[in-house]
Formats: sequence, structure tokens, C-alpha cells
Amino acid sequence: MILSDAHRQFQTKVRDFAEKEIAPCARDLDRTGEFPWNFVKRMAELKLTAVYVPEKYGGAGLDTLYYSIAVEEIGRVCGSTGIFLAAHSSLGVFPIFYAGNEEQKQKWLIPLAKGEKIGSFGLTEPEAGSDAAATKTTVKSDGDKYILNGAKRFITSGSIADVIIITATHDPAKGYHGISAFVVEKGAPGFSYGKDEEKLGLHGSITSELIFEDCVIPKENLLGQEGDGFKIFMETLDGGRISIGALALGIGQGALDAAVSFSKTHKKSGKPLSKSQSIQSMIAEMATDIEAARLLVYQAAALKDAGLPFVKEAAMAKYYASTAGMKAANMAIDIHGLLGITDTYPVERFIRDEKLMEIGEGTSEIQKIVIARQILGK
Ligand code: COS
Repeated sequence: MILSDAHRQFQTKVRDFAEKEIAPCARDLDRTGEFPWNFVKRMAELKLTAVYVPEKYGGAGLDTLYYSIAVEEIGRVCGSTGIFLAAHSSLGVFPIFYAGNEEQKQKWLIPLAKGEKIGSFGLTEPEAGSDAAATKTTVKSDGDKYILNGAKRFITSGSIADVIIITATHDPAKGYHGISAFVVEKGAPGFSYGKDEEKLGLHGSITSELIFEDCVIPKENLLGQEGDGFKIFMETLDGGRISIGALALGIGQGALDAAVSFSKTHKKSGKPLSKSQSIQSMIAEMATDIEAARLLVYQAAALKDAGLPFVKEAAMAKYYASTAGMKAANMAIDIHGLLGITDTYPVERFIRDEKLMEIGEGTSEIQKIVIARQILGK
């Protein structure tokens, strides 16, 4: 897909920022597991924390294609910073942008979009992941308040977020019709944190457990109407899949870049590896897969921007880009040989970070269910 001049200029700007400021720190971030607060501040200054949100609500006033390019370029050098951006923008910001009333937008969307506050999204529970309608967290109405009880798990940026959008059920017997979406603010009475997870990859990203014990929130924190929560979350995930596709694409591109550079600078029998036909074959396969992933991601973004159906295409983009990215990261390690499994080169980090793209925000199996239902009907 040919990008417009404006999209290409934006791509150059984000690439420049990612290469100059984030790339030199990506290895240390992975080693120390420290959250990149300084990059959050820089992304806010560069208006990257809510690229697609209109300027009147604190965003950059651009579109989903710009946003996908931003996530891709940042993911190309650092998966941890990329997942922060994707989770904040697609999962923390979007539900309020999409389903919030004007008062909620003024209160939460503007500071989230400006990057002054961090957003997060609590759907997954210890016993409800892929089956999103099986939410066990309950909500009870109590005068002008709601009382929440339950727990959420594997929540990106959960314990550092200022604003978290969660689901809870009024009545499990009602299935997805009984689920509502709520805004919970840091410090709400009865809201606490379990442990942050130690993960295979994305070490600079925080993955938390959230606990609600008679947690009290005002009635004004309901998003949409009671019972709208499942659909708000499904539609949020539809867009989120584009951003995870973009991140998977970026990480895969990073692995390809590393493999190309290594094959040109390292020799076998006196000749650069890049002169070997078997290496050329691997590079060609990786590059073709990555380009196909890029087309799917950009297409899903362009459809969303045009107001056209994009559910199937977003699921395809996430499924294909994470599969292609994993394959590329694996081949990049093969091209590096044993050096590829050491931390001298970034490819071992890329494969660990990329693995999470196949699982988070809906596994590949879930994406296939979504795609098949769009083609075959339910
Ligand atoms: N976009 C918009 N609406 C959707 C939707 C989507 N992608 N998927 C389902 N819906 C709507 C349906 O249209 C239906 O509404 P109506 O009854 O008015 O038609 C309602 O939601 C229930 O749909 P369905 O019966 O298909 O829901 P299921 O319980 O069968 O679940 C899947 C469908 C598996 C697709 C859903 O549970 C899912 O996406 N799970 C994965 C969740 C996930 O990604 N978790 C990762 C962690 S969150 S970061």
C-alpha cells in the first residue's frame, strides 16, 4: 500500500525518534525491567499518546493509519515501549472516546490523550480470558454508587494506570447482556493490586493483577448504559487488534533489519553471509511475509478510518502479523547462529517479545474464530 506524503513524513518523524532515543536504551530496558517513564513523557510531547483522537480531546487529530505507523516504528526498536503505547491508546483511551459521555471525555479522555494520565483495560480474569463473556467480577448498585468485587489478571500497565476501564457483571445468569463497563480510578476505596507478572518478554511493560474488594465507584463512572459493557469491550478489541498487528509487524521488521545487518557484516569461508543462497532465501521469505503483514495492518486501519467494516481484517492483521513476526524472529536467530541466542544481538529479545503478540489481546485461535464467523456467520 502506497502511503500518502503526509503519512510518510510522519513515519520518518517517529522512526527518527525511535532510533535516536528509544533504540539505544531498549536492551537495558529489557534487562532491568524498568518501566520507561521517560519515553511516556517524550511520546506525550510528540503527541503520540492518542494519535487518532481529535485535537479538541487532547489527541493529535490524525487517523488509525498514522497510529498504526507509530506503533510499528516504536515496536521495531522496543516491544516494551510499543506495547505500552498500544495498550494505552487502544485499550485505555478508546473506550472513553467511543462510549464516554461529554463529561467523562472532559474528565478522563483529555488527560489520557495528552499522556498526562496512563490508561489501562481490565477484561481478563483468572477464570475468564478467551471467553470474555464469562466475567466473574460482579457489580451491585448501591444508591448513587456501584460496588465491585472480583479480580482481573494480565492487565497491561494495570498497577501504574491512573484510569482503568473494567467489565463486571450485574448477573452472571444474563451472560454478556449482564456485563457493564466502568471507569475505576487509582486509589478507589477497595481497589488494590496483586503481583506484577515476571514474563518471557516485554520486560519493560507492566502486567498486573487488580483486586476489587467492595470497591466503591460513583454511578457517573458507568460507560454507556448498563449491559453495554461486552459490546464496548468487543469493539475496543476490534481496534486493539490493529495496533497489536502493527506492533507484531514492527518487531518482525526489527528482526529482519537485524538479520540483514548481521548477514552483511559477518563472514563464512571469507565471504559475507549475505552472499550465501540459503541466507538470501531466508531473507526473501522474511521480507515477503513482513510486507504482507504490513498490507493487512494498513488495510485494516484504512478500512476503520473510512468507516467501513474492519472486524475480519483486524483479526487477520493480528493473526498474520504475529505469525509472520514469530517466523521472522526465529529465522533471524538462525541467521545469527549461536550468537543469536546471546544478548549481544537483539534478536533473542525480539523473539521473546514477539511471542506475546500471538497470545495477548486474543490468541491466534480467537482471531481464527472471529475471521471464520465473519465469513461463515455464527
Ligand atoms: N465486535 C463487535 N461486536 C461483537 C464482536 C466484535 N468483534 N464480537 C461479538 N460481538 C457482539 C455480537 O454481535 C453479539 O451481539 P448481538 O447478540 O447483539 O448480535 C454479542 O457481542 C455477543 O457475541 P457472541 O455471542 O459472538 O459472543 P461470544 O461469547 O460467542 O464470544 C468471542 C465471541 C470469542 C469472539 C469473544 O469472546 C472474544 O473476542 N474473546 C476474546 C477476548 C480477548 O481478546 N481477550 C484477550 C484479553 S483482553 S486484552
